Amino acid sequence: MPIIDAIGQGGLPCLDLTNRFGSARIYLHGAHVTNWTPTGGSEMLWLSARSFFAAGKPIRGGIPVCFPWFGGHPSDPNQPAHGFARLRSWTVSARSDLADGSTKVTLTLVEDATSRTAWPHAFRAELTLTLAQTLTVALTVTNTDAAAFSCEEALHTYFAVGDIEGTTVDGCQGRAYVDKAGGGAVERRDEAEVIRFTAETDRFYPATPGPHLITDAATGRRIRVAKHGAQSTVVWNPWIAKAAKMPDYGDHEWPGMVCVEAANAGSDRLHLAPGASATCATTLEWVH
Ligand code: TA6
Repeated sequence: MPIIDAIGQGGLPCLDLTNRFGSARIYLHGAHVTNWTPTGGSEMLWLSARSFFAAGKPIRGGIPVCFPWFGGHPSDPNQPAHGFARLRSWTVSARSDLADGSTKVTLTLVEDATSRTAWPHAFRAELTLTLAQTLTVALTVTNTDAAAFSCEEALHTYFAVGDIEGTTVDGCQGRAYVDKAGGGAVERRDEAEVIRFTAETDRFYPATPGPHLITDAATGRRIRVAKHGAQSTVVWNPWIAKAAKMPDYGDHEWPGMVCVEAANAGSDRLHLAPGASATCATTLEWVH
């Protein structure tokens, strides 16, 4: 089935994948998956109506690729949040239709003089999207340098929900997390069976394997988020005040999304020897 080169929002090039399992769109800008609609279902990913689609700006929604750091730059406040990978144009390095009817594309990013100013290492990042009965997004990072390096990464998935106040996320019960809501960093332990949302929620769960089930009571929809090679889970909804502060996020959009992210950050950051690779993947399944 076709993989079509298209021109998306903001005139940015993208690939449109369509097969018997559904459809998906990935932009070369940031290797950013913005859409996934399984056959018989509706759009599963959230995208802000206010999102930028421009060089040097992150797309707000879909699956941002955060690399080589998560959150603020460790030492330079002038660097972009969540690394530079989502701001760069990636190269389409492979595309294939598989025998089972699924479709796979790979986009690649390697270091250059610009990336070295922010992060002085040689690397190859490969983002592979597989559209099958499930949607799998995998980020493989290879250390092509002569010295070891550490890095952070996240597949920062924004899911569409009917109403965040009726949405739950499971898979974190009993787990320690860092509560970052309100800009803090308070260590807590999640005793509840599921996460419920009643205010800004910004939780970093280290050493949490998942999977996680997102249950959206408003639509009756459930999405399972499985992780592979991703030790951390991040759960986020900005709620009212933080939504109002983001120019690329509509003031009234916060009830319609939740982030459940597959990551390796903080104490779970990667340490790669020269020539070593590691893959962080998230597999999304519409449970119906
Ligand atoms: O993943 C949660 C988080 O780190 C929040 O703290 C919030 O900053 C969110 O990411 C969005 O980050 P961004 O840089 O995309 O606005």
